[in-house]
Amino acid sequence: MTTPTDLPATLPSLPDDPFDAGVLTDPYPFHRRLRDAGPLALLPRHNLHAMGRFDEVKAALGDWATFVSGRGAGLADFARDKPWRPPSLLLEADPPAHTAVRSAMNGVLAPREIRALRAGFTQVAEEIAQHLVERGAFDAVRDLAEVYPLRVFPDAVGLPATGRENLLPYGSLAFNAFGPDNELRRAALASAAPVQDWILASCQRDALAPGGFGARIWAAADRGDITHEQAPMLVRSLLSAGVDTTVHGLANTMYALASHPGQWELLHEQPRLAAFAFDEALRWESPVQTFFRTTARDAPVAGAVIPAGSKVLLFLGSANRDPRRWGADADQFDVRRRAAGHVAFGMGIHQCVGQPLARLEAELVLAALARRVRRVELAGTPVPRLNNTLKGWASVPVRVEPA
Ligand code: 4IA
Repeated sequence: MTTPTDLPATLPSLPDDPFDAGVLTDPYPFHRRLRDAGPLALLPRHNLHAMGRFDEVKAALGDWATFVSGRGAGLADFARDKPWRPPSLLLEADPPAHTAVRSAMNGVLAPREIRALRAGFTQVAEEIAQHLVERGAFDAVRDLAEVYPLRVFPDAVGLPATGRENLLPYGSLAFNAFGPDNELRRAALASAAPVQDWILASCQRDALAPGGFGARIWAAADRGDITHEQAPMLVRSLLSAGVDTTVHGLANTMYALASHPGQWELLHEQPRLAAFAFDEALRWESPVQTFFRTTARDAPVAGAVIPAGSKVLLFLGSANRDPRRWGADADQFDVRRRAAGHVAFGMGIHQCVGQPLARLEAELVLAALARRVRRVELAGTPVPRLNNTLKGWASVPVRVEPA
């Protein structure tokens, strides 16, 4: 007879540290071993249960009552460990508290609000694309992925003009902080204080320009949809989740296209594929690679049971390359693939609330380039950027041939 407590010992166990530099640089061989080991595995290095297959990752993301977020979406268990900052009211919360907050944010970031930004965002995208094509060679990270979101997003939020250079370091900090107490996390936290001070100040009502997302969050508080204490925390969520993610998404898309010139040709012939190219790139090289949940009760998974109170690591980037879901060519980047349904934006009640904004930014800047550029190729060796959560690049040198 089997009792739940016998079961963990029967689970496959992998000695790897998914947060060591080797795995962060090239996670895919590890992902394959994790998926092939079984639907559920142990990672004793960090005392974790782990899932790398699409079906189980998606099911866990969908079951918010069992796989809770309120004990932290990183390795730290807020029931035991002190969070590095006051927990997010959105990401690190569960129903019922999460519900009103999320509903207010749905309103702030509603498709109608996003559509109003389209004309202004288009103008900036066209201007940047034109300038890059004239240069002929550029760095797709430093000159594009880090430039476009920072030209449009801070204004859309209504942030102060000075101090915006803190946004990328804050993202890097927040995403490293989800990981274990390793060198990346310690280094990020060591230089955090001035960055955090600017972020906190920028979330206050009087720092935010009228008409922006920030002001709309405060207006939701005036209406009583959320409290005035919650408002700055929700502005903080925008600043945590809204910059580095889109920068990495754009950088990864450009890397994917530059390393597959035939795929760029398809995009050039049909710039309306831009949205599909972005989705496929998010699937193929997911910016947010991993997320944690905590089991609120014993959780049956694939015939085993994860005991209550366990930290569970969900490998979004692995689920998005699972051949059981995507077919034998899951590792291939193909803009013609039906990539919708990937879990790069998460799934369920926590699925990315800023998704329409991220998609608008990506679609506009990619289409602006696709129309002007016949051919893209790598002009040097891309340099990975290591982060405990985000997969991306510090540098992707490219050369472009004008149409
Ligand atoms: C927040 C998952 C990631 C994109 C994310 C990070 C931070 C927050 C939300 C989402 O601070 O609310």
